[in-house]
Amino acid sequence: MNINWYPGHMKKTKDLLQENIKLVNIVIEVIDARIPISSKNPDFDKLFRDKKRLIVLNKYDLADPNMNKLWEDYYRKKGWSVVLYNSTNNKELKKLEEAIADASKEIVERYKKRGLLNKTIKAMIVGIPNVGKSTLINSLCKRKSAKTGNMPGITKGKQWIHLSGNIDLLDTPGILWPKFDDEKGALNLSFTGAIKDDVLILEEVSLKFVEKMIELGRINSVTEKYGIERGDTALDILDNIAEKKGFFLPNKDTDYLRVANLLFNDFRAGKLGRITLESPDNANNANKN
Ligand SMILES: Nc1nc2c(ncn2[C@@H]2O[C@H](COP(=O)(O)OP(=O)(O)OP(=O)(O)O)[C@@H](O)[C@H]2O)c(=O)[nH]1
Ligand SMILES: [Mg+2]
Repeated sequence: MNINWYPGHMKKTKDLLQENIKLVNIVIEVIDARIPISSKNPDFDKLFRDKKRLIVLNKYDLADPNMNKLWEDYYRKKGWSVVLYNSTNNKELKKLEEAIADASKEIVERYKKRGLLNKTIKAMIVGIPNVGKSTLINSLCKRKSAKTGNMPGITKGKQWIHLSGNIDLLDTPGILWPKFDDEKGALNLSFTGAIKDDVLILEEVSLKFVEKMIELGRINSVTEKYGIERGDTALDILDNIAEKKGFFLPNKDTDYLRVANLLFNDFRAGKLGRITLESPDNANNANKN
């Protein structure tokens, strides 16, 4: 499958990111809890080598609870600050603010030793498209100042926002495109909506999605949701959904695009249940190679 989706403005964004890094002392890296490997650009590790970092496993409300724990442990064991977060739920705000304050502790101590008692901590949000950066900034600001939307790449502009405590947040999130070595990563990004649907052949991707659900042992989530038989193959699942829903073209061919849209809308909204596509075992294996 050929995915051609690298936008021309990415170099400009990386340059801007590199400039903005100089202005902050803590970096809040947002990743998607359903795909912690594919939604993390390894370039960030190089770019932010010298900065304190907080990993936000965002959209954890859509991810498998057991896997969330494993991922949280995975980062803790690496000695990183980490928090599971749902940007769409304002009740969780305190948890994030505490995590930022906790991650800033060492910096505050260092300032204190130098007699700088009220110096503000400067923070910046970074992440690949669609992980929820704008939604998270909005939730921190408690007001709708940053645009949000389900399409990757809609954020532009720049200013500081004062948060509770002594923390200033850069209004502009740093965006980097995801990097992946194999089709698996690209597909996981497609399933979650991090790669724009219009550059994909959605019918093919939906077949891969069904195969992935079978591989994860979660195909029941699909069959139960649509009240269909499992059949023998991944294609049977798509056919059975079409049959059940009456998704046919005027010439009576199966409307696989409509099936794909239904599947992805439901998966991305969590209507197939809480599903995590990547486990820390995969990350460990990737590191060994
Ligand atoms: N369920 C759930 N949905 C979320 C969460 N955070 C963000 N979303 C949704 O994910 C979609 C993308 O969120 P954005 O905040 O626009 O993502 P972004 O990282 O700013 O994306 P770009 O601006 O394209 O880089 C939106 O539909 C949000 O409502 C979360 O924690 N849980
Ligand atoms: Mg945004």
